Amino acid sequence: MARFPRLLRFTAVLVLVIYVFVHRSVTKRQSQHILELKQKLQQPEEQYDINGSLTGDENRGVKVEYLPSGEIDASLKVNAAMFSLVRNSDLQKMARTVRSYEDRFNSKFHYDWIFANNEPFTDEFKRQISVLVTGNVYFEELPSEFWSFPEWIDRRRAQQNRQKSREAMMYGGSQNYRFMCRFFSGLFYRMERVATYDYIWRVEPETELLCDVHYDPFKFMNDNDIHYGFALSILEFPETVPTLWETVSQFIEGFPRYINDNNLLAFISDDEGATYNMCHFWTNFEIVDLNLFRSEAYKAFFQHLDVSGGFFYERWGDAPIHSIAASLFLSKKQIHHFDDIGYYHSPNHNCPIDDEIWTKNRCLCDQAHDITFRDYSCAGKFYDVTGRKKPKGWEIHAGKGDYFD
Ligand SMILES: Nc1nc2c(ncn2[C@@H]2O[C@H](COP(=O)(O)OP(=O)(O)O)[C@@H](O)[C@H]2O)c(=O)[nH]1
Ligand SMILES: [Mg+2]
Repeated sequence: MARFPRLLRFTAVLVLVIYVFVHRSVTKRQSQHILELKQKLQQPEEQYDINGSLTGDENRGVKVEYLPSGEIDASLKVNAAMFSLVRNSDLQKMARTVRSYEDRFNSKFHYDWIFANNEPFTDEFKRQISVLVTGNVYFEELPSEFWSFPEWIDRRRAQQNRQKSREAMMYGGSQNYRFMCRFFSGLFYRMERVATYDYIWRVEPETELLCDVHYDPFKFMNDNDIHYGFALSILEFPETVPTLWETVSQFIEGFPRYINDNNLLAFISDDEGATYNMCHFWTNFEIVDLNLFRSEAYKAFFQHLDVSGGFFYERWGDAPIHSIAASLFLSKKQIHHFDDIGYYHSPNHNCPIDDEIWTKNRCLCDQAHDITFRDYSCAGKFYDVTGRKKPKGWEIHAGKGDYFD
C-alpha cells in the first residue's frame, strides 16, 4: 500500500514534465510560424494566390479587375427594376437583403426597386427601406383580385386540401402561400407599376448576394437575347404537384404551336415529356425578360393552369410553373445560369466555382458549399442538356454530399 502514493507522485511529475515540454514546443512552433508569415508578407514581389500558397513573379495568381469608379452612363441602362413581395413583419430581413444587393450590385447602377404587399406597407417599413435603395423606390399594395380566390375555385375543396396537406408538406395548410404562388405565376407582371418595365430581378427577404456584381445582368441579358436567368436549380417536392404535368401535357397537346423548336424539354423531363422530373429554377432568384410572361403562349399557359385549380386543390409553386414555361417556350440559348453571381437562399449556395471569378468578385462564400453540381441540384443537368461548358474544377464539388459538406 505504501508504494502506491509514491507511484502516483511519480506519474504526476512525469505528466507535468511532458505537458511543459509539449506546450513549450507548440508555442515555439507557433511563434516560428507567425515569424515566417510576417516575413513572407513583407516581401513585395510575392503574393498569396487564392489557394493560400505563395507564388513568385511568374505566377502571381489571378488578376483582379475593377470597374472604373464613378457613375454608370444612364443611357446604357436597361428598362428594368428589382422586385420584392414582402410582409411588413419581414422588414429587418428585407432591409439586410436590400443592403446586400445594393452594396454588391445596385449602388453602381441605381435600378428602381418595387416592393409589393397584400397589405398596406407601414410608414416605418417605407422609411427604413427607402434609405437603403439607391434607385427610385415604390411601395405597392396589391389589388385584392391579385390575392384572393378566382370565382371558379371551390373554396370548400380548397380548404379540405389545405387541411389534408397541413402535415404532408411545407406550407401545406397555408392559404397565403397559395395566393403568393399564384401571384408570382400569373399576376405580378400585370401590376400597373411592373407593366412599365422590360426586365425584373426578383429578390426575397433573407437572401443575400455573396459576390460583387461588376456588370449589369439586365444589359447582359438584353445584349445576348437571354430571357430567363437563374442562380439555383433544385428538385420540387412531388406531393405539391401531383397533377401538374398531366395539366401541362394537355396544354402541349392543345397548343403545339407555342412550343419552341429548340426547347429545353430535356431539362424538365427525362422521358421526352411523358413525366415531369421535378427540376426547376429556384425562383427566389430570377432575372426575367417580362416579354416571356406577356407572350401569348404564357398567357394561354397560365390561364389553362389557373382554370384547372391546381394552385388551390394542390400546392403548385411558381418555380415549377416558370421553369416549365421557360423550358417549353424559349430556346435553350435564351436561358442562362448566372454562375458568377454568388447567391444564398437558405439552405443553398450558388458560390462561383471558378477561382478567378470568386477572387475578382470578392465572394463571401465557401466554394465547397456550392450546390450547382450536387445530386440534389438540377443545374448540372442544365449544363448537360444545353451542352454548356462546366466551370473549371466542377468535379470537385459534384459529389453526393449533403448541404454543407
Ligand atoms: N406580402 C406578403 N408576402 C409574402 C407572403 N407569403 C410569402 N410572401 C413573400 O413571398 C416570397 C416567398 O415566400 P417564402 O416564405 O420565402 O417562401 P419559400 O421561399 O418558398 O420558403 C417572399 O418574397 C415572401 O416575402 C404573404 O402572406 N404576404
Ligand atoms: Mg424564400
